[in-house]
Amino acid sequence: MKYAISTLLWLALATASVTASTALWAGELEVENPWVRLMPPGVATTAAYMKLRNQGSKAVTIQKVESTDAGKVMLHGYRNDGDKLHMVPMDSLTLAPGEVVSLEPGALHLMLMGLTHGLSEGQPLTLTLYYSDGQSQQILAEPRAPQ
Ligand SMILES: [Cu+2]
Repeated sequence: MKYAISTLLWLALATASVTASTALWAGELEVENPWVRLMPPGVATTAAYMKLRNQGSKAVTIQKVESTDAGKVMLHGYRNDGDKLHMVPMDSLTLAPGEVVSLEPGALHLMLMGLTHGLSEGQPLTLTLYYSDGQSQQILAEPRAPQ
């Protein structure tokens, strides 16, 4: 019986340490104020914005973003061609240690295409960020009108 208890304790501790290290890692990329642009009913495309801060000592690369609320999520930047601004898809986004990157209207953003439902305030969308080291992080982005 003593053996069984200590085995259980060991399992509990092992599980706890795995959880803790995952949380620690996810904490290295701090996501502040994630939100999506509220769109009129029937519009199936929107954009998500947030502030990213790499708190860790290693570079962090976001390789892919998915959402259960949209068919496709793309990372978009802008390129200035003379007098016209073009949205350009980006393969990935890398933040150096300590780097802060703002995804905001008119700049870097996540494009959400094929929304599976209408957007309303108080019903956040789920976004999953996938990193180049195989880790991922889920965030909730609140629909709201741009200020
Ligand atoms: Cu876009």
